[in-house]
Amino acid sequence: MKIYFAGSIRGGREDAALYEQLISYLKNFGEVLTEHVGDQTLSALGDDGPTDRFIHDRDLEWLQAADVLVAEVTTVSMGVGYEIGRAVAAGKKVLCLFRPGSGKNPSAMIAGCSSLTWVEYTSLSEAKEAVDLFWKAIS
Ligand code: 6IA
Repeated sequence: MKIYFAGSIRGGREDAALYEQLISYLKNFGEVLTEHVGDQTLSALGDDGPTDRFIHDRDLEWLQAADVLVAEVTTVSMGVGYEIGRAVAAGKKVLCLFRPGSGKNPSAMIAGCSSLTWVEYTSLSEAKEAVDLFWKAIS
């Protein structure tokens, strides 16, 4: 099983440590193609890496190769929203994890999409349970 994990980069890195923990858990279920999203040394600036065209094209190749997309959507990110839309359009299984206690307001275009699984959680252990249930449902 190939897993594409999506989390905010230029939208803000305040949840990067959480992404790292989720990625580590997801490795129990398959190969995570986007481990860099949880890299806490990766800043939101993004001026010193490959070009945006390179990042976009490479990430889309990974997305197309993935069976499942898991997104942590609490930190608002245009890139994550785009990836979710592309994954839904491609018929991938999609799990979105959101923390309501964050004070953020999720987009209706994601929270209201019936082609994905939307789960609200408060703790890492709850997020892990959501992953367990999602995997049971899709296997
Ligand atoms: O709009 P955002 O930057 O927050 O979008 C984040 C999402 O887009 C993530 O789920 C990634 O899959 C993808 N993404 C965006 N930027 C990069 C990136 N930049 N490398 C890999 N995936 C990316 C390179 C690091 C950069 C900060 C120098």
